Amino acid sequence: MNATPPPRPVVLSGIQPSGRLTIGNYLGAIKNWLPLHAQYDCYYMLVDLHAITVRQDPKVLRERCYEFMALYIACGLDPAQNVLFVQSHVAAHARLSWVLNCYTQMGELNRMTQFKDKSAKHVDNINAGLFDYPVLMVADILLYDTAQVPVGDDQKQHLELTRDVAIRFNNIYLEQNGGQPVFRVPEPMIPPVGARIMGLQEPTAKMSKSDDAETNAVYLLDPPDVIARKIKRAVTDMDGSIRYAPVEKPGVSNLLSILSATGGESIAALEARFAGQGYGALKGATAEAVVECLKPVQARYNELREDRAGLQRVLKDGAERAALRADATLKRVHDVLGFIPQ
Ligand code: ATP
Ligand code: LTN
Repeated sequence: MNATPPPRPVVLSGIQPSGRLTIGNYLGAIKNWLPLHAQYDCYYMLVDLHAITVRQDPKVLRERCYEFMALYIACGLDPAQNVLFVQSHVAAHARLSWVLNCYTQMGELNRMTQFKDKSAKHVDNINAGLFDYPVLMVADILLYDTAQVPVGDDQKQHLELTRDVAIRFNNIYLEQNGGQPVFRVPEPMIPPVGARIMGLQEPTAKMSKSDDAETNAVYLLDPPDVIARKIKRAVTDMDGSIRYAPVEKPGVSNLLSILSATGGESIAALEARFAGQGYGALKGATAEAVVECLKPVQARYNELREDRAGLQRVLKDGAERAALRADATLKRVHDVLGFIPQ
């Protein structure tokens, strides 16, 4: 007789369909998602509800969602082994988010650095959704009983909030839920290298996909000559030595991080390999490693992007599989709150 295997822990993550995907998104997030399906049930989404916290052109948003989904798959996320979906297709996200608004304090949201950064950037549209953004993310994570959330360094604060809200809710409703916690309390999973890729022109701030400065980021769909040009023009310093020292030498350290994350050699090994050489050598090697790393992704993308019906099938299937788990959690929450069952 075959025993049913124990349920596997869940991994969940998401990216906003805004701007264009950069090597920061790839090295800090997507690349680290690829091997996880061997050990976890993996859910990866496009967070379109989050994206509308800043104004989006509807036509561009729709095309971008197809583009990003094709890029997820082109980067190596196989829809047969990972649940790939769009956040707005699973109604439970917005529904749990409302509930959790009532368990999150204004003071907690006021401390969020992403809100401070984004509201400074969009002074003409500081809407309630931008302020409330982290609560929707809390709902995204808690709906799937998520164990691990693989994200870049910038999302750590949102993960801490998720844990605080989950623990608070669990304490309030422990008895109501028969002594069992309602939510699983998740852990962040932050990669050792690549967690924070900095801008090429402004290496003291993270490379961002909605940046207006074209040359500050390498985009996943940049042609090889553009990638090489951007990296060769990256800001460095006058010191001349190739050492990893993020505060003192942010530009050179960033190139070392990019080369290490794309080429697979450790930073220490790279420092030894480039000892005594000039910045031109480091830039040349980094450009080559990035081009090689993106070549297969771009080739696969060009095939997938044409097949809109195929992408729609992936999204439909993904949303159905995601809703199965999310709806069960939402039901558990509604029950403990005292809502009348449907
Ligand atoms: P935007 O500039 O549009 O706000 P973003 O580039 O920060 O976007 P997000 O959608 O916020 O991208 O993030 C998607 C994922 O990519 C997150 O896990 C985030 O931590 C990671 N990420 C984003 N930028 C970087 C970066 N420069 N280095 C490492 N990881 C990053
Ligand atoms: N806030 C994240 C995107 C995001 C996310 C999530 C990441 C929304 N929901 C759930 C992990 C898990 C960002 O801005 N990068």
